[in-house]
Amino acid sequence: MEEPGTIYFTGTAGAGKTTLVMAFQQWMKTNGYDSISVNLDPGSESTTFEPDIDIREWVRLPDVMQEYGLGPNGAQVAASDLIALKVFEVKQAIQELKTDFVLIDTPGQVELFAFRESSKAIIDALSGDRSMIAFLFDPALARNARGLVSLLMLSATVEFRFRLPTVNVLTKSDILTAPQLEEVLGWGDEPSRLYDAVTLDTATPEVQLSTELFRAIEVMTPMMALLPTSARDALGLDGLYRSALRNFSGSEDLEPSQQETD
Ligand SMILES: Nc1nc2c(ncn2[C@@H]2O[C@H](COP(=O)(O)OP(=O)(O)OP(=O)(O)O)[C@@H](O)[C@H]2O)c(=O)[nH]1
Ligand SMILES: [Mg+2]
Repeated sequence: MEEPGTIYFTGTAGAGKTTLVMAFQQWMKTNGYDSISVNLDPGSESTTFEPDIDIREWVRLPDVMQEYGLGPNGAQVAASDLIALKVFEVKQAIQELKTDFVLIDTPGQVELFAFRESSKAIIDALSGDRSMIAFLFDPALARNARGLVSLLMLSATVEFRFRLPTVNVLTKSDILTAPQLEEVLGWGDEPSRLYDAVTLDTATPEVQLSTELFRAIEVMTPMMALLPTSARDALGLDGLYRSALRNFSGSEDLEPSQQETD
């Protein structure tokens, strides 16, 4: 059996990771694709997300806080190392479920995921050849040109750290007005528009810094385009699926056995 395609959902706290994993898994089910969800957040307090595999079976944030006398952030750091020690058990649990797609929800604190060596070890252990990162852009930040540049920088950093193909996903697109959505997507499609928006203000040192950051991103990220989604309205999930297929196989063709649509 071909190894499953793995998608890591990451992004800033509250960007919509957990909700998108749930909505995407539901979309896959409706469209006849087999997937499992994995929660890698030991501090998850979601009452609605019922992952098929849950890291909290092995490592729970409240236990780590108590056992090591740590606050929530210190405990997340310690938990990340503890998870790395359990990663082969997680991998085995994934393999036992024999699926086509593995959707992985990651901790809310993106810096923990992006900047801990243990995360690198976890990703290396769980990722086969068919893996990608969905980096989630919260419209609360992305709707502002400088906020978008900052997120592109973060996304490029995550891609650089993990060396996995990375797709930039604009979440919660339903909360933007049509003109706002058009503007943000236009910035992603045409870097010159984003450049103009960033430099529109007077040339304060702050703006110059954004401009330099922007140039760095332009070099680092050949594809800045954002994929708009809404978990609330189940929009853009087919685009996410196609983008995953492109990354996994270099082709956008749907496999013949999976042509059912809703
Ligand atoms: N309008 C709207 N709200 C959304 C959507 N997706 C998520 N949200 C809301 O955004 C908030 C954060 O969503 P989560 O899925 O918990 O985000 P997260 O990135 O998993 O958050 P942490 O794990 O706590 O960092 C919640 O209040 C969700 O209901 C969406 O598509 N549309
Ligand atoms: Mg979450």
